[in-house]
Amino acid sequence: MLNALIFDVDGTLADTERDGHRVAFNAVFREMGLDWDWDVALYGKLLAVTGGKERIRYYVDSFRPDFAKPRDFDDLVVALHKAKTRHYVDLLGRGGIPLRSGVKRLLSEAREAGMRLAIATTTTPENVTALLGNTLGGDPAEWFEVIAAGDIVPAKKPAPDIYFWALEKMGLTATDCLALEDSENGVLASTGAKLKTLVTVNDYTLNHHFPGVVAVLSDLGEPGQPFRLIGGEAPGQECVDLDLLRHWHAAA
Ligand code: XBP
Ligand code: MG
Repeated sequence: MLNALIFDVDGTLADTERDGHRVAFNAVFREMGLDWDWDVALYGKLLAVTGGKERIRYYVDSFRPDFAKPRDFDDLVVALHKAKTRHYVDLLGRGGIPLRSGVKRLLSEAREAGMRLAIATTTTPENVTALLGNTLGGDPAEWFEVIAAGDIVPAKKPAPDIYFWALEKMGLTATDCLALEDSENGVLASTGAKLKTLVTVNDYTLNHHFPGVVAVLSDLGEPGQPFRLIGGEAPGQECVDLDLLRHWHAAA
């Protein structure tokens, strides 16, 4: 029985990476006088590592052997990331990033049907509150009973920890739920926690591989603006609704 939907955030609820997080990172690097510039292509490579602090460390270690790490490098990373989060929250506040096609429609249908809703994301909690506040309006807790985000777990995606944390908080087992994700790291995390998973891709994840998911779509679709089916099956449907999710959950 499908009792709950667990949503990833970045790339799934909204296309936040290229024009959101990436822009905020670059703004901070400029502010701090660093000659670091993450263009669209380089950022796509850096997305292999989840978590903004971890991504900064990965960039320095793998792409900037010339950068002489100061003794307090870890403090610098934390400071850079805090400042980046401020920039990102401001950017969201300016209405920068809308929800993806079909997201608000599906969330509203699910909430009206009494389907339990949760978030499982690598991003910082303030980012989730800002995105949801600026798109759905009101308090995110009116929509999601659990928001599992960022550093609350020791290991970020692709580790399954964030999904286990959300399941535990909701008192649910994986078989009660279906996860919605956008990336290889996200699918490794959700399927690692034994959750059936639906994927909606974006420009950064179009060529990722998604073993073991129920279907891969271009997006959740809207009436008259059908999704494109990339993998799996979707009997004669043009947009993802609760019936289709229940069909996939039962069939998988
Ligand atoms: C995506 C991530 C995050 C964001 C940046 O998370 O990996 O790190 O890229 O946000 P998900 P922070 O797809 O799980 O939502 O800088 O706050 O980490
Ligand atoms: Mg994601």
